[in-house]
Amino acid sequence: MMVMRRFEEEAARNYAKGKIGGFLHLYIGQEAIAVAATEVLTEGDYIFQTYRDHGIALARGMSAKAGMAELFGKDTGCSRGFGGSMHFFDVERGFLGGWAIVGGHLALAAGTAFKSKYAGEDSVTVCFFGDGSINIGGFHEAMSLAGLWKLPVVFICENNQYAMGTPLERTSPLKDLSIKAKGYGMVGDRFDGHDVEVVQARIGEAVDRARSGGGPTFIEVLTYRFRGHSMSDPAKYRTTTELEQRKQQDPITVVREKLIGLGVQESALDDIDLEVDEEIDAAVQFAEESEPAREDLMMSTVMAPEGES
Ligand SMILES: Cc1ncc(C[n+]2csc(CCOP(=O)(O)OP(=O)(O)O)c2C)c(N)n1
Ligand SMILES: [Mg+2]
Repeated sequence: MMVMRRFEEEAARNYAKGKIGGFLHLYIGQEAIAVAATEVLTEGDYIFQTYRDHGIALARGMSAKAGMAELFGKDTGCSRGFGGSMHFFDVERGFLGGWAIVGGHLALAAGTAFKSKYAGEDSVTVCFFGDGSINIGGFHEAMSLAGLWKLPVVFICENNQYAMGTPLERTSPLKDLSIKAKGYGMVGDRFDGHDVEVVQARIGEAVDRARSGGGPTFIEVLTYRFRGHSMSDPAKYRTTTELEQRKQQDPITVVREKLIGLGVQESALDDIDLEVDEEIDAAVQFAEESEPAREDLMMSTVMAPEGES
């Protein structure tokens, strides 16, 4: 969680300096979910995420260097500098993006889950998306198919209460989104996302169910983003009191206090912080010094060659 937090704080700083272009959506406040989910996944599993994708990529094992270089638009980045913040990708680790079209990637996740089942493999797909996805057509299509064919997929809605500046109560007639699971013939679950142990146990149940042939699960995790929707959002639609209240449940503070309560020395945790600082400083330096994305590769990697589709 500390790697994600420091990575994104440094990303924000470099965005302000003009070193990073395009959009930048930070995951700060939601880190426990990515850590918990990757703890219960194994090699060969697939992961999909929205444009708020740095955290899960790092949790899955992508190096901070490859991530930071991608943000800087460098050839050494995880998508060779062509994807930027919203399109991290790491095929080797089964991290299949980083998607910018709200709700669109749920269908892709149903696709990899179908492939696993069809080929008799025991891999599981985990698909993250925001509360803003739940009334999009792609959500309905993917959930229907997954429920019908009992696909090995876990849909995780990270309900951070807002879709850009719109609070959920203005777009959803339901408060408890997890009851939607029933309509798609799958198990539903709903819990708070600030305690990494709780999140790990609950996502773990859903992943085990999917892997053992028990079908898909729809999970709603209640969480909160501490920064604006993206770097250009001053977040005027919420009060400072609300934000400060939510910060009381910062997943990093929660786990720190828990560990200290269990007898872990504060100095040991401070050492981890220092190690992380060094890792992130090295990542920024690496990104700065790397060569920019190669124009000559643009047509062959981003665009399909003429005549092919
Ligand atoms: C189909 C589609 N419509 C609109 C947008 C513009 N848009 C980008 S992010 C966003 C809000 C999504 O909010 P949510 O799903 O709650 O995710 P969060 O940003 O909170 O993680 C919108 C409407 C988009 N990218 N795709
Ligand atoms: Mg949201």
